[in-house]
Amino acid sequence: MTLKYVPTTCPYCGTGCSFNLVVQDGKVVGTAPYRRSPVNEGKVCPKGTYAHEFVNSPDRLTKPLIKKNGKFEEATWDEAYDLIARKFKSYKPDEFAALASARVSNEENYLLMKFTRGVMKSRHIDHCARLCHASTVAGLAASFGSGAMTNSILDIADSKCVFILGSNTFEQHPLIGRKVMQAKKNGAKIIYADPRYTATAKQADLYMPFVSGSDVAILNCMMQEIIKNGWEDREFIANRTKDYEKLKEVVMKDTYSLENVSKISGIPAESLKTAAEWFGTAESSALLYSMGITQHTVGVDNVRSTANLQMLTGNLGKRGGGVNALRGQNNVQGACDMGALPVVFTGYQKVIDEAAHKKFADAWGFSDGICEPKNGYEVTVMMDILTDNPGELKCMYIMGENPMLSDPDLTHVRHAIESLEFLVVQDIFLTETAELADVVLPAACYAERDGTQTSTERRVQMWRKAQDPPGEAKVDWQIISELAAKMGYAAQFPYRSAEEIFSEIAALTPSYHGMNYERLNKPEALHWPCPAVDHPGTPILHIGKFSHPDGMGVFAPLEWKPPAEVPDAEYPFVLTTGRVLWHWHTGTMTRRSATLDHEVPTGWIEINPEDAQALGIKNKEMIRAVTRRGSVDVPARVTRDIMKGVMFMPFHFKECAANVLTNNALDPVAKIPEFKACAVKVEKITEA
Ligand SMILES: Nc1nc2c(c(=O)[nH]1)N[C@H]1C(S)=C(S)[C@@H](COP(=O)(O)OP(=O)(O)OC[C@H]3O[C@@H](n4cnc5c(=O)[nH]c(N)nc54)[C@H](O)[C@@H]3O)O[C@H]1N2
Ligand SMILES: Nc1nc2c(c(=O)[nH]1)N[C@H]1C(S)=C(S)[C@@H](COP(=O)(O)OP(=O)(O)OC[C@H]3O[C@@H](n4cnc5c(=O)[nH]c(N)nc54)[C@H](O)[C@@H]3O)O[C@H]1N2
Ligand code: SF4
Ligand SMILES: [Mo]
Repeated sequence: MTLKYVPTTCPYCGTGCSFNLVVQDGKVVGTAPYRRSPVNEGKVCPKGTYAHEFVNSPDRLTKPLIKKNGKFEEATWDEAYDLIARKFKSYKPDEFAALASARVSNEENYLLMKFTRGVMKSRHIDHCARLCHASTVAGLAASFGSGAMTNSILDIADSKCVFILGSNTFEQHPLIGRKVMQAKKNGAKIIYADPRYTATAKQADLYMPFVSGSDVAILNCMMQEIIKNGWEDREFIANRTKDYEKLKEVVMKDTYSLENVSKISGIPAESLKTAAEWFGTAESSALLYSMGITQHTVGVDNVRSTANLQMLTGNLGKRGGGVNALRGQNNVQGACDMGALPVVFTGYQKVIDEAAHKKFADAWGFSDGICEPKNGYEVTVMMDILTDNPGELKCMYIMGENPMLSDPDLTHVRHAIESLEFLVVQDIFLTETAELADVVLPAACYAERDGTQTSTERRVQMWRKAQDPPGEAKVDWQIISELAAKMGYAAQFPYRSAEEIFSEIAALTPSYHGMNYERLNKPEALHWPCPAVDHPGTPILHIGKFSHPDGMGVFAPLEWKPPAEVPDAEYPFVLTTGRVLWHWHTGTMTRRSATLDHEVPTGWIEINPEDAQALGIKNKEMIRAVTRRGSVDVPARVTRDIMKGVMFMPFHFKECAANVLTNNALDPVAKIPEFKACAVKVEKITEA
């Protein structure tokens, strides 16, 4: 028997913990602590602990599949590549769209971006960041000139006041939760606002339940209190920001008084006052947010409002402060950095910028050119185009995403995907989306590859190969390269290793210039921006100046707007959706991990006891949840943990899929859907 330990990084959340994979006779059989990572110091959450369990699942895809007469048949790689190459070549550039993946490495996202813009010459590439932090990327870039989490994870422990808004940190970023606890032990006050009394709420010194969709009102109200009491940082405002007077004019309105916002949000005025005082007077205050802020038709406004609060109180570019946008998936930061977005190449170099376009066209050397220097479509827009403008998009290549469960309004998504002429899905399991594909390509998982991924704190870390992929599955970068070669572009895709791809990325990306595998192959790795090989990396952004050309931060005067769909007589409750500790998104991996699946085998809808009583609904009763999009039968969980008037569903479970119900209304700038608020009614299921 041979036994070895391979240190690697977690394939789940953006915290970026490290652990060892335990490999027995060439197969991954367990995980063990890896104590040298400063991020998690050997600790992991349950998903990390059991991250080996799905790896050798009998359900793993092991051979390419081609659909013939409505049924999948196993095929050789050559058969699959030949068919795909022939089909892909038959479409005009902009009839093709690709979805990249926050689950795969930087190198692989970069290659799919290069494939889309270089081989297919299409403008359309995006990925699930659209459903997630698109509002952050747009909002923080407008406020600060850079769309990323401003401070580091370790830094949170040094904060004197932590305000968590729209992030259930203890379940969704548990090892960041550990830093919050360290801050608390060091004397920090923890403020938490959420419609649900979550695991995070239990640790808070001040918990404020509120109705989904009132964030800007709450933030404006806190800013009004801070200004009224003179707790703002005048020096910071004067030296480092623009447009303060415009902000002040809006937040000082009566609309945002304690009493009014208490009415809008349901938070007692006294709590709002305390929150403003704690936050405004602490030596350093950190703000943590995630999907509760971003997944709204006002997602960008919400994000900019958090930035306003932090500029007002001078909590940027300093230890223990920051706008800490907790990025979700393990490599969603990296997929954005790699330009798997419809508007940018790597490092946020704009596609419409002539110089950037020329830089990539020259470096890549496609003799027949690359895509036009124009922005492409976002995921959500692609789905709308497919249903509303038939024939414009005809063909898609989806790597490591499962929109048939994760996108809003699944009936709409099914229509969209079914209207494609040709669909290729590259995944590790046969997902709900893969079932609709013409060709399915079997990919290797994280434990079967080398590569880098970039965590929420911009730390670029390694994945290390622990076992061979099952059957004939291949690593994603190899599949993309081989396909490109079949299409006649072997010269542009000559890679023999992930490291060779990374060198190309570093050469083309200013914020990654100074990185290479030798430097990254250390427990602490490197934070971008890292512009030179002797640069130590940048854990805290915006010290001394912001990333805008003039160095200034920009206040945004924002009025509160309600969600696109609000309760009415027919649909009287607010439905909000999200996650639980034990499961990951569409469940492909966690529902195939015996331990995690055993903990939480199916979904539910949370209902406040008063609402349940009025509706005559009992705990665990199967009920029907109905919105204007559709209906789902789901067990009721009657609990005081959710406030009256609001209901919550996790979206992990296909048998009671929350996204049948959600609203496809989009933020006008970020094109992110309003997953966090729509109107719902629930009915008792009466036997026919
Ligand atoms: N266990 C687990 N962890 C995960 C994931 C997972 O699937 N499972 N996914 C990862 C990903 S991709 C992401 S993006 C992150 C997401 O991490 P989070 O954003 O922390 O997770 P969510 O459960 O989507 O939503 C957070 C909270 O927002 C609250 N909320 C609802 N409506 C509103 C509102 O209008 N305003 C505010 N302020 N809050 C509201 C919800 O009640 C919920 O508790 O988690 C990452 N971590
Ligand atoms: N109602 C509701 N819906 C939501 C949200 C919400 O809060 N509420 N949150 C949204 C958010 S924030 C996000 S990020 C999205 C997530 O949406 P998705 O990204 O669509 O969800 P995942 O289940 O993570 O899908 C990732 C896919 O990648 C596959 N995969 C894993 N590893 C690899 C690999 O190495 N190679 C390849 N090729 N494939 C791999 C998995 O099997 C899985 O099918 O969901 C969004 N949907
Ligand atoms: S906190 Fe996130 S990165 Fe860390 S072990 Fe858990 S899922 Fe993995
Ligand atoms: Mo996400």
